[in-house]
Amino acid sequence: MGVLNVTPDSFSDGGDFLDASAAVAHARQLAADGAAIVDVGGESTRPGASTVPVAEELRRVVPVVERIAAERLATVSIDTSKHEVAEAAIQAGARIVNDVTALRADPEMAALIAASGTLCCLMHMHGEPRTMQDDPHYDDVVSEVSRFLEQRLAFAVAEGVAEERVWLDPGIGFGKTGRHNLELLLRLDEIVALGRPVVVGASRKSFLGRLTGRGERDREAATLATTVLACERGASIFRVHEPRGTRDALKVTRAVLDAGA
Ligand code: HH2
Repeated sequence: MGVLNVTPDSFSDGGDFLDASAAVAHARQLAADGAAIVDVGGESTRPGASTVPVAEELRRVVPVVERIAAERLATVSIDTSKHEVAEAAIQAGARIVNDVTALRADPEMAALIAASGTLCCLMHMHGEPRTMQDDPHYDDVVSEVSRFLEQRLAFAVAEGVAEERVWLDPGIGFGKTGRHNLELLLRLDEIVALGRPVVVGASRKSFLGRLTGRGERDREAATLATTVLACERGASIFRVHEPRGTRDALKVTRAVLDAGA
């Protein structure tokens, strides 16, 4: 899953793809580099980010989704927590709704996903983007994230979403310290054991910068380390800014794992 942020303020690529033509050109590159999915987002969720009005988010993402879908570059995922944006994106050709609030922010989101039959990704977040990094605390981060995802999956199913259309994501960096992120990666098999495909989005995140001393655009190798480990522990979708190296690393990781099968 390649990241396409149509925003002025995303933490690592803010402003690069705000223009629709630049965004579509980047989607072409992501697809050529091996992304099967392009995740289009019009609102940054970085720590401290403020919310974007619906009309502005629609203006940013809909033309981009339309063009990626029309060119059949990749399956389009819409990264939003607003049902109006998800609905317009689905009409424009999106087939996955990536909701970082796991259907908690908008009471109409679950019904929309159920009625449209799209796939959805439910992610764990402690608090909300504005405040989530203010001293997050867990007794056991992995069991608390697992329990949360299990409950959100049950909620989605109760609202009419088919269970086999739900993906789960531990939300690396969303209300977690570096230590919490490392523990989630180490014990990812416990999230995989919930029985749904697991998405991991560690790409370029700040804990990798703290570990390596690298800037936001220089964390590809650090990201690849998380991808290989997460693949080995059973994750199946990797949300990354640089799919080219990811694809190669996954091919080799899978070949090694299959050699033991
Ligand atoms: N991370 C970000 C945004 N959306 N969705 C899922 N499912 N999982 C993630 O880990 C995830 C996500 C944050 O990264 P990015 O899009 O690069 O930055 P920003 O939120 O600043 O636009």
